[in-house]
Amino acid sequence: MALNPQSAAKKIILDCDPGHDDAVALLLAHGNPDIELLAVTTVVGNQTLEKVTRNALSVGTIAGITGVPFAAGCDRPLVRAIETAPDIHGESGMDGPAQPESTIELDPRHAVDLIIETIMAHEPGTVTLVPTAGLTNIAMAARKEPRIVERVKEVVLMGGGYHVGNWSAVAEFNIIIDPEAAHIVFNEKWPVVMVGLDLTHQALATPEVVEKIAAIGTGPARFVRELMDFFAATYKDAQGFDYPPVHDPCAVAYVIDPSIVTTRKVPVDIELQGKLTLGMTVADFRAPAPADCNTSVAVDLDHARFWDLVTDALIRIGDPFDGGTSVSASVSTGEAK
Ligand SMILES: [Ca+2]
Repeated sequence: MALNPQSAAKKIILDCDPGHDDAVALLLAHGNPDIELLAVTTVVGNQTLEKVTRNALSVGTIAGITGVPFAAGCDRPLVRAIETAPDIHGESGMDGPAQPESTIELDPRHAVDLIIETIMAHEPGTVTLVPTAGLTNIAMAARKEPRIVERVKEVVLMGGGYHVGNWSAVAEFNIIIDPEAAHIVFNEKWPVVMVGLDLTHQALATPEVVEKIAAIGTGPARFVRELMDFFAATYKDAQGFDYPPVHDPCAVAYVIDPSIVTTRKVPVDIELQGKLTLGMTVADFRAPAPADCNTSVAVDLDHARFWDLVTDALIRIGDPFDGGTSVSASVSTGEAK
């Protein structure tokens, strides 16, 4: 069973490529009472499909997730050659902490089919897609079953950036590794919220944040602390960050409480031709967004409330893997010490 199956919760499908920050996103989605996790799907990205799928199953095992299907999806981008990110995430895609043998069995369905079936099985307007990786699976799903586009509540994705890149001067990793897929997703008529680098570079795992997580003292909290230690080192070496930006849970946090992430409606399209700008998420701020604009971008993060959500989720998850029992849902963030 999911921790939080109540009907008022927001139903999401997490499409990910764990990935240190994907792991935190999955833990936040599982541990937060306002999210009902319908499915976890994986796609090539930070590492090969085989590696990121194994990592997703490990995180699910550590978190004690049961009754949620995990399925593997596309093992390469639509057009481009595979590009992974070992300098940020290591050779495993989630280097740092030891990973347990998974107790979760992979769903036999292809992720694209699981995404389609899950959306079509729920009432229109109730399922939010949360992609935190390249958009290959999501684009394939939209092409295979176009009816999902009007049934999805919204697509809240981590990727892109309207003023900044990280894999080139102007492009972000999740978009540049499969820009054709991103082009499909941004040009469909579903609402797209782009939680890009402008926002996620505010989600720094500062020493205070890491100490607070470590103080929880559970297996999942120790796991996150070790993830952050590795992530801090690679982000320092590769991109000169003092503290690592923990991108992916920002998209989940927006779904939980949009007041934590302010957004602005603006047309966004994906550059597919540029020699220097391939994969850029081109946002047009020249005029007020037209009435039919379906895209918005994340602007400002409430850093304290964001990390309180993550901490609270870890407290609620408790110590399932170590054989402990989950604490009751009445525990509040203030008791994290
Ligand atoms: Ca990711």
